[in-house]
Parts: sequence; C-alpha cells; structure tokens
Amino acid sequence: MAEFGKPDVIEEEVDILLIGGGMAACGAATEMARWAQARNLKVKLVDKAALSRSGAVAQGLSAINTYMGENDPTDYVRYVRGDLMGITREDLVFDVGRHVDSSVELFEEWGLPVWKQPGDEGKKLKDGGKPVRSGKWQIMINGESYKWIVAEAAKKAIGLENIQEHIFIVRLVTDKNDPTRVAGAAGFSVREHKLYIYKFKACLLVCGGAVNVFRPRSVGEGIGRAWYPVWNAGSTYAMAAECGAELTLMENRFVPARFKDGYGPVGAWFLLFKAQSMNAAGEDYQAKNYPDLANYGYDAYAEGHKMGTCLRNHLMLKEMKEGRGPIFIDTPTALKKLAENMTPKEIKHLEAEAWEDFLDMTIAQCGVWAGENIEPDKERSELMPTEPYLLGSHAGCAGIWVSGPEDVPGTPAHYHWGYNRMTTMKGLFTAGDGVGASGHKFSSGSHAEGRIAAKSLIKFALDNKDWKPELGRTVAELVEEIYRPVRNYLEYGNYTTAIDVNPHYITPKMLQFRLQKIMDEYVAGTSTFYQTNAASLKVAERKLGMIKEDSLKMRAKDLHELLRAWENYHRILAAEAHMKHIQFREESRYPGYYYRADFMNIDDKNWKCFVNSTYNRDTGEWKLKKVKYAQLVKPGPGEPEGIARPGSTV
Ligand code: SFD
Ligand code: AMP
Repeated sequence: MAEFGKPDVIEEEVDILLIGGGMAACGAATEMARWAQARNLKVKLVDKAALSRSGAVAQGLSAINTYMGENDPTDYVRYVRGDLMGITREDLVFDVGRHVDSSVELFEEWGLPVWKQPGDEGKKLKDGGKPVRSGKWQIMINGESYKWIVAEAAKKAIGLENIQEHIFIVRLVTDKNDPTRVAGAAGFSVREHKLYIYKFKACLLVCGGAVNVFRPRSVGEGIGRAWYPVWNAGSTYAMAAECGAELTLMENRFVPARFKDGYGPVGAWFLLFKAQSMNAAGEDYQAKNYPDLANYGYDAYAEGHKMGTCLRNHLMLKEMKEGRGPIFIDTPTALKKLAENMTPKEIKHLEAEAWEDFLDMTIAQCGVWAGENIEPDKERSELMPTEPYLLGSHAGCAGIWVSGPEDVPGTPAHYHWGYNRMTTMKGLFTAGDGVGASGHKFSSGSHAEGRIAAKSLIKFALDNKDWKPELGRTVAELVEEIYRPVRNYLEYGNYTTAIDVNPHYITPKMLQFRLQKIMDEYVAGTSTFYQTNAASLKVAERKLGMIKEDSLKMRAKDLHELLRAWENYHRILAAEAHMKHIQFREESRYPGYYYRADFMNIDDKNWKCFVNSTYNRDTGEWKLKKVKYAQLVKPGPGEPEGIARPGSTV
C-alpha cells in the first residue's frame, strides 16, 4: 500500500495526451474521439480537477463572447487587432473566427439555453434563430451549467475510462533521441499516493492562464477571491517554456475593470444594459480624458469611444490617480431607462436578469450586493481595475508561439512551419489560453481552437504511427523531483515545534506571498498603479532568481500542499517570463494594463512586432527576440490609422 512519501509509480503509454480539462480540452476531446476510434489511436485526458466544474468556466458564464453570426471573420480580425493594440497573429484569429460558430451551435445542441430575439424563441441558432446580442460579438446565455454541459459531451465522446481527474501534471519530458520533441509528461494524483508518467506521440497542453501571480486586491479571508480561476496557475506557460517551446507576447496581461471586491464582469452592464461609468463627481471621464490619449500616441489605436480594453482602463486610471475616484457604474439609471416602456412584470424580469448575470458566473458579486445592502436599481456600484492576469483567450494575448493554418492568404513562412497549433516543439500542441498573440477567443473560441488542434494532433499521430517515445529523463529522476517538497517536510518536519516555521523549508503559502509581493511592487502591480521601469525590473530579476532557487525548499505536509507547491513553481516561471518580456519591450504598448514609466509612448517604429522568448531549463536563462508582424487583413473603414501605420522597421 502506497503511503505519504512513498507513492506508487504508474507508467502508461498513449498516442495522444490531453493535459487540462477546460474549454479547449473538451473541444479537442469531442472533436478527436471519432477520428481516434476509427484509426485505433489511444487518447487520454488528464485534469487536475473534476471535468464538470474545472477551469475558467467552472462557475458558469452569462454570455458567449465570441459568436460571428452575421459578422465576417475578417471583421473579427480587425476588432481583435484593434483591441490588442495592433499586434496579433491574424492567421490564428481568422481561423478561430471561421470555426467558432459551429462550437456555439454544438453547445446549444447539447442543451445550453441561448437567449433568442422575440419571435425566434425555440428556433435553434443552426436553423437561423437570432440570438440576443449584448454586443457586436457577444450573445447572452443562461449559462450556470455551461461547463457541465460541455464536459458531458467530452466525456461521452472519449469515454470515462479515458479520463483521469485530480491528476496535476508537473512537467513535460523531451524525447531521449530528439530534444526538440516532446515524448512524455509527469504528474501526481492530488487524492492518492500515486505518481503518473505518461508517454505519447503528441500532447495538447491546455491548462489555462495564470492567476495569483500578482498580489491580489483581496485580503484576509477573501484572498481566494480573484476574477480568473485561481486553480489555473500558469502551468501551460511554465511547462511549455521548460520543455523548450517558444513563448510570445508574454509582456501582455489582462487587467479587467470589474465590479469592486466581488469581481463581477462588466460586459453585460455596459453592452446589454447600456450603463455608464463615471467618476465620483458623476462626470463621463472617458469623454473628458479622451484627448489625453494623444499625449503618448495612444490615440492612434483609439477610434472615438470604441477604444480597446486597455485604453478604457487608462482613462479610468488617470481619473483615480488624479483623485477623482472612486469610479462608479450607474446601474440605477441604466435599469430605469430600460424599464421606461416595460410592464411591471417585465421590470421584475429585468431586475432578475441583472442578478442572474452574476449568479450565473460570479456569485461573489451577489454576495457583495447582498452583504452591503446594494440594490442595483437604486444604488450605483464601484468599479475597479483588478490585479493583472496572464492569459491568451480573453482581452489579453500572452502565450505560446504556434504554427497557424496554411490557407490564409499572405501567411508568411514564420507563421506556418508545420501542423496547425503545434508549438516550436515537435508533438507539443496548445489552444485557448495557451496560444499567444490571438486573444478575444473567450470560452467559445477556446473550444473551437481545441477542435482545430485536435485535427492536427490526429494527423500528427497518424503521420508518426511507428514512432516510439523514449523519455529523456529516468522515472527515478522524475519521482525524486516531484516529491522533493514531501521529502523536505518528512526530513525536517520535527526540527521545530511550530511546523510552519522551519529553517529548512518554506510553506507554499508563504512562498506565494513572496512572489506576489515582488510582482506587485516591481513588475507593475496595483500598488504602483501598474507602472514599472528598467531599474525596478532589475530588482525584480534578482529577486525572482532567488525565489526560483528557494522554490526547491518548498515543503508539502500533505498532497494538497504538494499541489500548492507545484502550482507556485509554475507561477514563478510564468512570472519570470512576464518580467523578462516587459523588460525587453521598451515602450508602453498596453497603457492601462501596464506602463514602462521610462518609455511612456507607443513606439510603432521600433516595436510593432512580437516579442518571443525561449527558456533554457539547464542554465535558467531566457533568450528574447523581436519577430516580424504581418498584416493579413486590410484595415476596415474607420479603423484607426495606427493599426495599419506603415514604416515599421522591425
Ligand atoms: O464575463 C490542469 N471567460 C468568458 N468567456 C466567454 O465566452 N464569456 C464570458 O462571459 C467570459 N467571462 C469570464 C470568463 C472566465 C471567467 C473566469 C470569468 C468570466 C469569471 C473566459 C473563458 O472562460 C476562457 O476564455 C476559457 O475558459 C479558456 O479556456 P482554456 O481551455 O484555455 O482554459 P480553462 O477553461 O480555464 O481550462 C484549464 C484546464 O486546465 C486544468 N489544469 N490540469 C492538469 N495539470 C495542471 N497542471 C493543470 N493546470 C490547470 C484545469 O483544471 C482546467 O480543466 S467575462 O469576464 O467576459
Ligand atoms: P467583460 O464582462 O468585461 O469580460 O466583457 C465581456 C465582453 O464585452 C468582452 O468581449 C469585452 O471586450 C466587451 N466589453 C466590456 N466592456 C465593454 C465596453 N465598455 N465597450 C465595448 N466592449 C466592452
């Protein structure tokens, strides 16, 4: 019988391993099942949590933010490009755009209630039913059980026997004979004393984004409250980097403006309910501060009030910094206006929708409203920019550099070198939050991208049918490494009487606080109003180097702490990549997300390009470089000139 510190080691070989169980993984599983079964390929999915409620969609969602419908995918490319300040992989964005609607239609087929326009109730999207749009790209759903529904389809497709829950994957392993190729993965059960080593021909690494890298605004008991899912700890970026894959735009981050303290999303309030945000004096600060964008060249990326997400933050931050906060969202006026021509019954329904928007995806916000006696039809709520998150699928684009589709006209050679969504490592694929330089996929686009990757994975596995993976590291080495935090505890636990205080180890929780403090104070967290400079980054570099060293001293007194220890290790690598990229890019490309105070302008001439990096696991060194951006979709009418501005020298 295995016991703590002496795990059973289970080795398994499959053709394709799906690492993660979120939107992208479920999309991949659903898509690949029938191809795999027909070709006799063995597919396995491993998730650190339980598939029905894992990942960012765990609590449910109230809107699907990417649905083309009557819109053209090329227009979607223009929108994403504008929102992400001109630099995106347009081939990847276009590819998501042309496939995303079929994912949404599948969700509805599987039972997800999609709001329909009057007269179209009961008519499915695939039959031409018109959805209720909150914005040009977003549609409303009753989505509390969204993840449950999507997971159920994935389970049915690949079979429960091919899904393993509660397995945390710690690292990828390269092939013994080809270090540019991935051949395996190692992880552990968070419930039993079991360690798993998988060998495969190819894998899909889709463990979501990185949360709790920065000191959160929440304190005390509320510290677990964040906007993005706390259980996504940067595993995607850390494992890819350690394996040798090239990352891209890791300087990018997402700082969402949210309902203060409960982290309630704002999209439905702004777009569907048409609420206005204002400063403490009730002024429209966006209109007032708009001319400020020209001071740093940010105006080149703003088109009237249709400016990108980071620029909206910038205008809000200016207001807060200059002492005109708090910022409010005027929910009473919005609801009053909407109710003008409604019957009392319809008004009640509207109020219910206002609550349901949060009950479906951010229950904590309802807790704040109830706890603080805020009735949204009577009192305004505060808005606040949150701590930063690293992600590639929402209004951000950090991630891994991948090969794109081959059929988008104008695609340059450096965008396409192999299988669609394969990274620079052979056999390593990604999707959703994992794919860099192509944000605004959201839940639906991540699912669609998982399906796109699935097709390539199958092709790759078939093309390599006779290839046998051999791990570049021994099983003993992997066991030794993964269980190090447990050994630290077992060896030194009795050295002191207070088990959390020990000269030989550090608890994962304390290490996490330390990381968050470094990132917050030196790498443009909330306490500096998202500002940093070369000197601060230099300090961060040193401190991150030391915390990486000390991470080997983390202790795990039980399996739960072992999970926490490895999550933190992944966070450190994601944090280091973020810091290195911000250090390299000498401009402020994403004002409102972060500022290089020593380079406050947008500098299209030198920096309208991707920044890519690779990490050397043996030396601990990062290499960074500029990579050329290619505009594949022509600017649309009225698209700000900056986005297409010629004359870039990179
Ligand atoms: O309101 C390991 N998102 C929204 N998308 C929408 O379409 N509409 C919305 O309304 C959205 N909003 C929103 C959203 C997310 C959140 C948290 C809130 C509100 C509060 C974004 C989407 O949810 C997001 O884009 C996708 O879910 C991304 O998909 P993917 O597959 O890249 O990540 P995932 O779903 O989080 O899944 C990650 C999986 O990995 C597992 N995992 N497994 C094994 N080993 C490890 N080391 C692992 N680490 C992680 C996880 O358990 C999970 O299964 S709104 O704000 O706009
Ligand atoms: P959020 O709830 O902030 O995550 O936003 C949901 C969707 O609405 C995303 O596609 C956002 O980009 C979009 N959105 C949110 N606020 C605004 C706004 N003020 N103007 C335009 N789009 C917005």
